[in-house]
Amino acid sequence: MNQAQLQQMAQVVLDQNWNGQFTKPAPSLYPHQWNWDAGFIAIGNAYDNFGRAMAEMRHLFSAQWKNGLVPQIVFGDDPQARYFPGPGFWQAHRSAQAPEHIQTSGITMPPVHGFVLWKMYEVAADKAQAKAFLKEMYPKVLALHRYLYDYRDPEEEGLVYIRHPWEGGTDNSPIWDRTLSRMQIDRDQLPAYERKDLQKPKAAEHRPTQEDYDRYVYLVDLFRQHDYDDQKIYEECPFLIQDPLFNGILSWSNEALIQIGSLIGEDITEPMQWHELTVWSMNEKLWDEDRGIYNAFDLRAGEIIPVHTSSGLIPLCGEVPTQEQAEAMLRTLESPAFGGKDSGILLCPTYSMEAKDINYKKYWRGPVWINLNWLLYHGLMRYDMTEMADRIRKHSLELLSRHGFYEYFDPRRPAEGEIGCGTDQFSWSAALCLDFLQGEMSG
Ligand code: 2M8
Repeated sequence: MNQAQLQQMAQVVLDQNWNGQFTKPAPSLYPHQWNWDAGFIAIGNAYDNFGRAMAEMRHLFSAQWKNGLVPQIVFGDDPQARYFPGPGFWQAHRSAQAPEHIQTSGITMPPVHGFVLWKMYEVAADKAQAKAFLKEMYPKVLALHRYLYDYRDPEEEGLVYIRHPWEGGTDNSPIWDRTLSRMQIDRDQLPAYERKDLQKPKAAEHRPTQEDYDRYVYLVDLFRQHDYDDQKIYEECPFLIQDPLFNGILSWSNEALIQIGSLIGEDITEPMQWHELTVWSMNEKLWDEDRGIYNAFDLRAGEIIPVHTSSGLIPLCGEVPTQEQAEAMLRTLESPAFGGKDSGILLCPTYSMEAKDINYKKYWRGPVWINLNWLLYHGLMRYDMTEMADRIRKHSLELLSRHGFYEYFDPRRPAEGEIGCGTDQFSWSAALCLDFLQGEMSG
């Protein structure tokens, strides 16, 4: 397939998943609007459909809570939508902070919005229109970051915690295993629930386990019992993790807020202070000198989580590491753990291939994800590591053009069995394909 055909097919996926108000991440598995998906999708649409990219972001932020939180899910009103947990389970209205006119979940997701807005501005054909859009959105993104620093950074370290695996975006990442395994769940005490994500063949094999879901549900139940009060949740939640992916993305978006604020003539003191502190603390607390990667930190247990996943490489995108640290990260990427050098593996597996429990088809425990590849690509480019960046872009485009716009991919190119896993017609795979193609066409 040539580039023009791939571009056209990606556009078709985005068009089909657009429902007039927002883009569904996938036609049936994910029938509502998801937070960081919306950001990646807006990047793809910014090239040829700037109006839709703006509408996507506006719809997401129309559901922003009064305290600044931007929810993980904004529920649409399609009566056919089958998704668990839906608005009736979340009961977000128990919080006085939740919006009244629209239904949402009660947690957030990686704060991609700052860099998404900046990227939209960079590619916009009509700069005046894009600048007016930045002016409109800047205070909203600022309010989100303020929420994160005010409510999710209790020690004022500049490191934000997540309180649910879904907030991290990497639902069943091995990073959370130990923390989740400490949670003793009594199934009889759990609210009754029915998963809707196991309809497709192989879904049980590829998606999170029942034990994972019990814990996800337990946490949501805890939050709603506390009416989504941040302080009470902080005191009681067994899952409080400072994740390098979340904080690396936050750094990139802080930086983008500084750029946007300067462009539109705002006082940028606050984002500058956030940025400096977050970068400093990530290097002080999360950097692992021996392994050339960033770790996560379990705030509840008070310990580092030394689990080798590609999340620890994402801080490259926020220019968190120094050049020297970034070179160590490149060596990590090239090592047998991530298969970066002539191993025949397609980049980038999400979990170390040296881990005994890597599973190349199981969601966030091994497969390649296009959004993480995209973040790594941009991170590597920031350090002029063009060879590795190009390899990641090429591998991403190879997967997409040969196998389709799947949710995640088996990096081993197995001769038998599927390479594309999860749902097909997955919106961010299509959207970021459009962005990768721009890089390809401009050389
Ligand atoms: C996946 O997560 C949702 C819960 O948020 C799910 O499994 O139902 C994750 O891959 C997440 O990162 C993504 O935003 C979402 C929608 O694509 O699906």
